[in-house]
Amino acid sequence: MTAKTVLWEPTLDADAQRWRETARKIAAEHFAPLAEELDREQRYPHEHIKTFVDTGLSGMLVPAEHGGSALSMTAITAVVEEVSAACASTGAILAAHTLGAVPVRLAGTEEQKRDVLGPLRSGEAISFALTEEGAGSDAAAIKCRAEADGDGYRLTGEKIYIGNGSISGRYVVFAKTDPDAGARGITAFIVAADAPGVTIDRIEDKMGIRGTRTSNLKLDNVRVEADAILGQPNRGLKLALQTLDLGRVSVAAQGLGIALAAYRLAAAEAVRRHTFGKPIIENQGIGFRLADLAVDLSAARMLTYEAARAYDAGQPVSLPGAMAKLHTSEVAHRAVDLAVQVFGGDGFCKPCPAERLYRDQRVLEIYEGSSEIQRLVLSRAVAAEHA
Ligand code: COS
Repeated sequence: MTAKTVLWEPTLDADAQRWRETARKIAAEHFAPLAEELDREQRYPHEHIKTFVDTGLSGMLVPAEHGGSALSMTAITAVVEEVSAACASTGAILAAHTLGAVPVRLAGTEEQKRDVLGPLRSGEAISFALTEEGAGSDAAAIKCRAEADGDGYRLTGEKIYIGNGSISGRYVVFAKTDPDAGARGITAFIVAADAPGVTIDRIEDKMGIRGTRTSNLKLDNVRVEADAILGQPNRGLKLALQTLDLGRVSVAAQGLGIALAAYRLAAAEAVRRHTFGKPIIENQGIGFRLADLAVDLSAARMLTYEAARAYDAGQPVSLPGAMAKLHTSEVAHRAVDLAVQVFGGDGFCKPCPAERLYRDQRVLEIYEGSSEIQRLVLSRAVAAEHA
């Protein structure tokens, strides 16, 4: 812990530090000033994508040989934290870019990587399309079918809650190729947004992160060639779960940003606002909650940067990622709740940023594996270790 800050600060290498500075600068200049407007108008910020392209952040996950910036997961964590602290919607848009690209990075052929990852650098997004009605937490229960058709396949079904849906140029779609084989009968396909039979007819009206676009994805007998298969046939669920392992670190980074923004707002207001002749932070009911939050947030940062470090070191990220996401999203919950409480009546009304953060935080405990799923993953690991 440095002398200057109460919160624990990660020690970053020069590269990650440089990316963090870049993210901090563009977040202050471009993202924070529009955060309230994006929320109010539920508007997707196309202009921010241009900023991502100009700075190289659109290619943060793209390997250098495909023209990308190839950031470490540690640097991505720092960037997503900074961007989310300024505007939770913009942080989520950046993280969703990561989620769709991860399965291609993990399992794509050289040609698929060139085709899909290259355009990411120039701002095209690729979305991850797994969830269906009745198959969110129970990912193996999806019903979307991919039936063999000559050299290729025909896909039929409907995906929901697609991050960056209707914005992305391509989707990684998970579909059943062997319906009787359960978890071992799912295959991942790369599907172009403009393929005949692909439609989007629902954009969600969300409680929070309202600047993001979340849609359904209907597939009506969509023909894809065999080279659209990503990774091994019938091993798509494994690929989806490996992708989510990493996606959860990004969600934890979003949580750090939201928690940090709420902590800073709450602390400044608790020092500024006086009741009964003294700043409200001097009342233990408020001051001690801020102290607990400083501890919680420091611990959340340690868990998240440790998960990112594990990934960068080639170590398994499933359990550290689950811990980071679970803890950070719940710390963010406590942080936004405290911020609203400290602002009192103002905190309950728009356009107080605490009110927006309160709504933006909630999805962290739901998407990319709910808190219950993280506890399931962790409790199974505890049981296995002690069997
Ligand atoms: N990475 C790679 N493979 C994994 C994995 C992981 N993190 N977790 C499980 N697997 C593998 C298992 O090894 C098993 O493989 P085999 O068939 O070779 O044995 C297969 O996946 C199925 O695993 P399991 O039997 O544990 O699956 P379950 O259906 O019991 O459930 C959970 C697994 C609940 C952990 C999984 O469905 C999950 O994470 N669900 C949440 C999905 C989610 O996050 N949805 C949000 C979508 S994005 S908004």
